[in-house]
Amino acid sequence: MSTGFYYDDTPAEIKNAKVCVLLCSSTQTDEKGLHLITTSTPNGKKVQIMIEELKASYGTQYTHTLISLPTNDQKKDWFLRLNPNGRIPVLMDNTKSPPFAVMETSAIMLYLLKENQCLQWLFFWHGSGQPIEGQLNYFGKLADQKDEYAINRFKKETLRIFGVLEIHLSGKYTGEAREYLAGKGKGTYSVADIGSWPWVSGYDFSGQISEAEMKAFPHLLKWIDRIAERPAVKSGTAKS
Ligand SMILES: N[C@@H](CCC(=O)N[C@@H](CS)C(=O)NCC(=O)O)C(=O)O
Repeated sequence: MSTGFYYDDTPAEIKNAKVCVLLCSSTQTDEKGLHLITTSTPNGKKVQIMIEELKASYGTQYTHTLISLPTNDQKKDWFLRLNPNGRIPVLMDNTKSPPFAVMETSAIMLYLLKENQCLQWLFFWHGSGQPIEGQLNYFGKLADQKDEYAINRFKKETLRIFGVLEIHLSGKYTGEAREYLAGKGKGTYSVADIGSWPWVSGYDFSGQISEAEMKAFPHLLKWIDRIAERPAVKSGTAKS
């Protein structure tokens, strides 16, 4: 059950994180603060190191929760509400109302320097979407030899990534469907959409993903059509 932004089973230390925020020099206060949900993997360590460097240099205060990947804490509803990609790390900014969740290591690192929701979706596509769909295009269409194992692997992962965008755009965990990837409420057209759209809208290039399979992503399909209608997208894609 949801109790506002967090669920009943969201760990208490995540919901109630109370520390000083950026540039605060004392230790514990009653102010809501930053909370890192992590595990000490390479991606977890990227952000753990970054926030410790900021702590050492600027007095940034934060608390953290280590979750268990083997028991799939990162696939539970309370976690997916914070990061529909189901992967660590996630940075919670409890100074915001409602609290603000940042996913994707590079976006978290930049958020720590400057808040910007569109960066996480730009990086999500850059880091998780295009490398995978690019491999599907190669193995599915361009390679001389057909490797069914590779095709299946990259197709399955491409569809999983489309599912992450579908969760985000559908508002499954927020109750409000979105028109664009970043920004408050329904979102605002941004570089996150521009960075993702050419790849997502070209889902059929590999010849491996059918229109029938894409019906599982109705909000993503509407997003594709919505952006396709923009004059700059039309003129920008007519150059061939
Ligand atoms: N592109 C993501 C990758 C995050 C990622 O792959 N995290 C791994 C740990 S290094 C994870 O949570 N794996 C668990 C899973 O996939 O269920 C980022 O940079 O944040």
